[in-house]
Amino acid sequence: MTPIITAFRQSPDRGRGLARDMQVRWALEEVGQPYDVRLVSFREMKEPAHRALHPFGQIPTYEEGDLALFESGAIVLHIAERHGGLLPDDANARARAITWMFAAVDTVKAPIVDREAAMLTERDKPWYAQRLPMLDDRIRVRLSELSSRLGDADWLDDEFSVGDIMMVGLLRRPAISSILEEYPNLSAYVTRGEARPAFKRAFDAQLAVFIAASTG
Ligand SMILES: N[C@@H](CCC(=O)N[C@@H](CS)C(=O)NCC(=O)O)C(=O)O
Repeated sequence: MTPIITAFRQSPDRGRGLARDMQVRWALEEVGQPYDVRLVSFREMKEPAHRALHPFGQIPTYEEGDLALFESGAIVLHIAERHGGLLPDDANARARAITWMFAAVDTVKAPIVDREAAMLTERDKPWYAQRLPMLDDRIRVRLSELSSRLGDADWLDDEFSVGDIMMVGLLRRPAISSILEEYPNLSAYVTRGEARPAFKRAFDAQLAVFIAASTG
């Protein structure tokens, strides 16, 4: 059965692969699972039919027969559990890969989201200029810790896994692009992820949607 995912009909990131369907597409490409995409507008995302799939009215969602999922991390984990290649066979290594997924969507993401929120809602506030360096320093704490752990390894825990899909996806966010450059091994890690053929196929697929929407 071919799974169906949802993605933006017209992505605000202008095809840069920053929307969360990117991680889902990437996982599907890594395991060689074909998929269909249902494109939704911002209005459609908030309508009952979509909210039945996604309580928060967002993308991505994932449908496979009777199963409907939301949350990119949960979807990626489901794909990894259904197919080989994204989770190690060894039980302990598998648990560690899942741990890295949580690190990406929680511990490392939290200060990044704080900065993004400030950029979006506090730019005109008198405290913004003072607060921004503090938010950047909190990101630096996490990236520096992540950089120390990664060292000169290719991936977070030996083999490439779901943890790397979620972490590379997070580190690609524009809000941290200049801070990321301070950690050459993390920049190289992201580049390594983006160089994977499956990433490129996923990226091209979401870009094709944006180009079609812009020229159609
Ligand atoms: N934690 C969710 C976040 C989903 C999310 O933020 N989706 C964004 C696109 S990347 C969205 O649908 N934004 C539109 C909105 O919230 O109205 C996940 O990882 O799937």
